[in-house]
Amino acid sequence: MCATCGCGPDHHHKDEKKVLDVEQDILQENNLLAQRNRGYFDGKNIFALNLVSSPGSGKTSLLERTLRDLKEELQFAVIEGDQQTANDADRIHATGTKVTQINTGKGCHLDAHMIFHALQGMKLPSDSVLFIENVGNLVCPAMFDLGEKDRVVIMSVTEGEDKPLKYPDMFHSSQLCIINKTDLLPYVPFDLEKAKEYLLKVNPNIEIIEVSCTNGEGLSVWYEWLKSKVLVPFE
Ligand SMILES: Nc1nc2c(ncn2[C@@H]2O[C@H](COP(=O)(O)OP(=O)(O)OP(=O)(O)O)[C@@H](O)[C@H]2O)c(=O)[nH]1
Ligand SMILES: [Mg+2]
Repeated sequence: MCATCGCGPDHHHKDEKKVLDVEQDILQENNLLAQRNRGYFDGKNIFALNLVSSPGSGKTSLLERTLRDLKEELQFAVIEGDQQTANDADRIHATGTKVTQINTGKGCHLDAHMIFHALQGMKLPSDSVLFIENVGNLVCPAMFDLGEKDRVVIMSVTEGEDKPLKYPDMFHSSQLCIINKTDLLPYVPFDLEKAKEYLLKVNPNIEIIEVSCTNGEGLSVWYEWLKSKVLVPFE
């Protein structure tokens, strides 16, 4: 069920006023817990990133590359969110990184409470990086602050350049957009310039990095972004 985003059975509730109240309560409670998570991250100087995208854009692929390529330089942990399976956690585990899988069942997003709970079992080291891979979904996760420092939205060139305009909340609430699968640009009608124009229209402050997790193109730019963020001391 997901009363908040309106994509579950509760969406058909007869009393609209009541639904709105429930939604506000859920989001308010989520925001409070997110602040608690954020305090924990700040206290331990953990740089937490919330990775969001539609299913299959390459969140796990980006993590696999990043964890392998930067493991000598930074200390990482991962929380994986999926409706079902531990497939992604298995892929992360294979890189030698500490990982916790959260299965949301019918839920379509991670929330701050799930992260709070996962953190209790993880014993994260100070001065580390925590990647939270959200459920593949460009809509619902936009509403749920997890306590992350930055939100990173991944968009792949097979999805069409109009996604920022169609799903503005997700792109508006992200600090960085990674455009993935650039190795496929010769084969798909994806207009990179238009994609960037739409991204900036929805969010003039968003940073944009183009990569291919398959051939490695552009990954060094993402790595520099990540390292620059981690090395900057928190205020
Ligand atoms: N050609 C190409 N394929 C890619 C690239 N990155 C990922 N893929 C492929 O895209 C598919 C989905 O990648 P994942 O990393 O599983 O995507 P995801 O966003 O984690 O998917 P969910 O967790 O299910 O939402 C896989 O078959 C990857 O091999 C890329 O840069 N180029
Ligand atoms: Mg994944």
